[in-house]
Amino acid sequence: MFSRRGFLGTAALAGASAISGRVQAASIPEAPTMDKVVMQPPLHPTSGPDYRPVVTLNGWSLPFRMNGDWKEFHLVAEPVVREFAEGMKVNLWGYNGQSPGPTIETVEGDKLRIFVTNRLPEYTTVHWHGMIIPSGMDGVGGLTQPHIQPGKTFVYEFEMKKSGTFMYHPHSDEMVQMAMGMMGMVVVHPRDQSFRPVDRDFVFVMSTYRVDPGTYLPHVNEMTDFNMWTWNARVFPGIDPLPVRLGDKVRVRIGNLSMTNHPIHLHGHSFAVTCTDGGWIPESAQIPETTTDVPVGAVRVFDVLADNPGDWAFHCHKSHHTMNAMGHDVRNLIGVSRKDLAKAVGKLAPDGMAMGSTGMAMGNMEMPTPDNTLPMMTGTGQFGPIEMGGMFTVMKIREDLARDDYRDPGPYKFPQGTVAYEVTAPAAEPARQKPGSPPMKNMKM
Ligand SMILES: [Cu+2]
Repeated sequence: MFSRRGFLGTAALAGASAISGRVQAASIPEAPTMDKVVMQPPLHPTSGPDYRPVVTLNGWSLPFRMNGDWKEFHLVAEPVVREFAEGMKVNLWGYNGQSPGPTIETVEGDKLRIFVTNRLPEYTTVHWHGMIIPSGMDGVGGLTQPHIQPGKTFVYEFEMKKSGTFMYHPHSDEMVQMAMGMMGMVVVHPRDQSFRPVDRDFVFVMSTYRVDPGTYLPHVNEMTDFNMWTWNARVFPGIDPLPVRLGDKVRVRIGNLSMTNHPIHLHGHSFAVTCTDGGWIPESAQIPETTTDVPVGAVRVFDVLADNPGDWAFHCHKSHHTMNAMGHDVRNLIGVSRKDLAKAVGKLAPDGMAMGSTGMAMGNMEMPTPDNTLPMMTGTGQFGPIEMGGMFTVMKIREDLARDDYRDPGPYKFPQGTVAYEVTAPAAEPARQKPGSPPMKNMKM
């Protein structure tokens, strides 16, 4: 999983010692890097205060080392290749081998020292979104610090004043760098382990890209017309499922660094939003929800009791956000006679294909796509095509999962007689009121 690279080259050392007199050059920690795009097992702390670690969908937590009473991390900003799902790879910028960067996990009251080495072709900074830290550590290039030039290493030092869920991203050529995927999550565990504990704790950040079919690079100037709607830079069916043991208390932490809001919906349960990037919500102020809107530049965390076994869809409720690229310009042909349409299209384009006169269900249709392009609607379940893409995955609630087992348990084995089924008996004529007839019995008018 982790591999280690020699980032301790003379250039990086000189950069660090030039910037912070408080840190000796020789003390820069190694920078672990990740070559996998699937969820890594929770990283239990081996030093410092204890906590129950999170797992990052299609991601990982950054290992740290203790140096006296400082917890030290090393982020490396660099170009990466990220697979959105099998069949599509995109050239992005990220941290330590992947985009988004690794999750930084720490504990309330910890003293953090985060080294940031810039391997990008332009300068950068890291802003710590939502954290209460000294102004000079806030990472706004030009305003609170000089930009970190390519090849240089800067150090951020602050104390984690409060627990919660936060984000990190550049505040330096921000539009380009965020459109290229530079972001990550920060989880600060409460020092008091009895404060709202959960059995499973998931985290991911939402980002969007416009990658034209057949290409490999996002349009960084795009404002509104995105076509790849991602959770941790993955789209369905590439997003990890959320395996959960029946009866587990589950926490899901969601950051949004895209350009629009995402109403996130979980089937089969009601949950409560318990935390934002501003802090914990008192129990008396929590309301039951099945969908929660995650605004731009915000974090929403919900807790849910997984008391309903099954395969539960978990997705953004904007239907275009559960689709992959292509197809948004297709005309609505519902109700159009397929025969007449085929004739008309045939005259204009002999190889043309008339499609979708009864809807756009594509389960039985194979369409050729350009290289490096995913189908618009895809995925197959045990009963047939799922026809989703983008921000969609499944919470899989099972009786027989072990603690800390986050492997995909496969499709749900539905107990006999619990699945919606076809009836073949003729439907009885329902009683309907005909226009002009006297009111039916029992009907108040
Ligand atoms: Cu959405």
